[in-house]
This record gives sequence, C-alpha cells and structure tokens, in this order.
Amino acid sequence: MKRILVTGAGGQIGSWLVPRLRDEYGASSVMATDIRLLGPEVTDAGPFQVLDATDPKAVGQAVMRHRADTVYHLAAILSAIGEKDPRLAWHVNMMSLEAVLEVAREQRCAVFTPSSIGVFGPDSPKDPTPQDTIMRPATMYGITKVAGELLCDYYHTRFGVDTRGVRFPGLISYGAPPGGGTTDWAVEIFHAAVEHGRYTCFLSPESQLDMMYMPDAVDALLGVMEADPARLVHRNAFNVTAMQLAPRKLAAAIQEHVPGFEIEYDIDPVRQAIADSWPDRIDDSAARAEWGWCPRYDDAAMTADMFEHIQTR
Ligand code: NAD
Ligand code: AKB
Repeated sequence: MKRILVTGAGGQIGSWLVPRLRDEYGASSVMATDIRLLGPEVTDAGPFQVLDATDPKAVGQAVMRHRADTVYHLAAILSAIGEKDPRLAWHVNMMSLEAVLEVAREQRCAVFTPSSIGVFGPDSPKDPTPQDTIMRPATMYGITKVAGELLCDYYHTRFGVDTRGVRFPGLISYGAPPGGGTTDWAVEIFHAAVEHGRYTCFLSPESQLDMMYMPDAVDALLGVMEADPARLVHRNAFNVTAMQLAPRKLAAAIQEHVPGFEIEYDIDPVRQAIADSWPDRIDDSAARAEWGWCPRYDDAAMTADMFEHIQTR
C-alpha cells in the first residue's frame, strides 16, 4: 500500500492533487501538509499536519511518523512573487527541496517535484522549445527551478533516489486560486468574466504561453510517477503542454460563453518581461514517448468546463 506525503498541499495544485490521491490510494494513506492550517475539506478528509518544508528535521519527522514512501513536493514561491522577493524564492524553493531530497535519501522515498516552463529564458529556442536545450532563465523562480532539476537528477544518479518531475506550463483551474505567477491571468479572466463581464489583463494581447487544464496536470503528475523506470531517459523534468493561449485568443473564446465580455490591458512590466522570456510553445514529445503523456483538454474543452464549474458555484 502506498504511503504519501504532500507538501504545499493547500495551493492551486495541491487542492486538486490531494483529493485525487486520497481517492486513488485511500484517505488515510495521504498526509497533506502546508505551512498554514488548511480548511476542513482537507483536514477532515484525511491526515493533515502544519509543516514548514524548509525545516529538514520537521520534514524528516513527518515522513517517518506517516511512514511515507513517496513525497509530492509542491511547496514553493511562484514567478511573480519571486521577482518581488527573490531571497524568499531562493530560500523556500531551494531549502525545501534540499530538505525533502535528504529525507528521501535517508528514508528511501520517491520524490515528485514540479518544475516549470520558467526554466527557459530569453536564449532558449521559443517555438518549439526542445526538451533538452539552453536553460538560462532571467527570473529567480527560473533559477531555482533549473537548480532544482539538477539537484533532483543528482540525487537520482548519486544516491539512487527515485526523483521525477514535469515542467508544467501555466495551470488553469477553478477552486484554490493561483499563487502569484505570471500565468495567473488565465484563471482570473474566467472569474472576472462571470462576476463583472470584463477583465483588465496585465499581459499584452498577443503574449502566447503554454497552458494546461488542471485535470490534465494531475494526470501528468500521476502518469510520470507511475511510469516504468526502465523507459525513462529523462527524469527531471519533462516538458508537458496542452495548449497555447494569448489573452486576445482566450478572450475571444470567452466571448462565446459570455456575450459582451470585454478585455482591456494594463500591462505590468515585471510580469510582461517574465512572459516575454518564456517559450511560445514547448515540445513535449519526450514525455509522450517515454511515459505516454497525452492531454485530454484543448482550449475549447477547457473553457467550456471552466464555465460549467464556475457558474455552478
Ligand atoms: P501555490 O502558490 O498555489 O501553492 C504553494 C503552497 O505552498 C501554498 O499552499 C503555500 O502555503 C505553501 N507553502 C509556501 N511556503 C511553504 C513552506 N515553507 N512550507 C510548506 N508549505 C509552503 O503553488 P502551486 O501553483 O500549487 O504550485 C505548486 C508547485 O508547482 C510549485 O513548485 C510551482 O512552482 C509548480 N508549478 C505551478 C504552476 C502553476 O501554474 N500553478 C506551473 C508550473 C509549476
Ligand atoms: C508561474 O506563472 O509562475 C507559474 C509557472 C508557469 O511556473 N504558473
């Protein structure tokens, strides 16, 4: 029976991943943790503990008490907050990953760590961005993600820890709001459309970025962790994508569901510079070949499903 510990469980991904893991492996097998107390939908549905993932001793004790064999390490600071406070991003992203990997080495756990399209920078080829290419990011977030990928690969080759990861694009979901990234506009726009019929976007109309609907992201996460290790040429981390969206394009799709919806632009130079340094489209053929990655939602299916759920709420 699997025994799982999730860090950063209260965030955008964790709020989807924890219920899915509890369905899949049994509620008592999945220990949700976060630096803050979470709501009853998490704490009443299975084990929960407040845990600062940057504290190696506390991480070690939590893994031991729960007898975890797998850690899904989601705690992190995202790109836009990382540019506001680069030292915080370095501290949280690097210290927590180092703590988790050391505990995994000592207690023989597998580790999933999400990377990001943020590993790429202005020198990376933009369309398509290959799996293996130049990675010289221009953000502190990206720097921590590249260093994190290397550290995860190091723990695999040097110590035999089963580390795996994917480079997520911007994730779109209803439920827990996004946590301070450059792609947050693609979530905010849906809520603004339903509540106000208009949205002011902080990126320019043609800023195209890779995106994915959260149900596919959770499938990717479980898919790479369940993959036959003998087939894996890469580990940390696989490019994965599902669609490419720019604000003008998504606004047009939204107008089909919310007639009269209007978008205007008030560009934030910091987040625009981050978006400009990221790929237009990543090539995820390695994930498709090595573990069968295949997203279910394109932009039309995602948009329809988002409205169905937001409007019901
Ligand atoms: P989020 O910001 O929504 O959630 C992060 C969670 O971590 C929060 O609940 C926060 O309370 C918690 N946290 C912060 N500091 C902590 C600490 N020291 N100890 C324990 N918990 C702490 O982030 P998310 O969107 O769920 O992202 C999870 C992971 O996926 C991150 O590594 C992120 O870089 C990566 N990722 C996310 C996206 C996306 O679009 N959401 C895209 C690419 C990669
Ligand atoms: C962000 O915008 O920071 C995240 C990401 C793509 O890593 N959504």
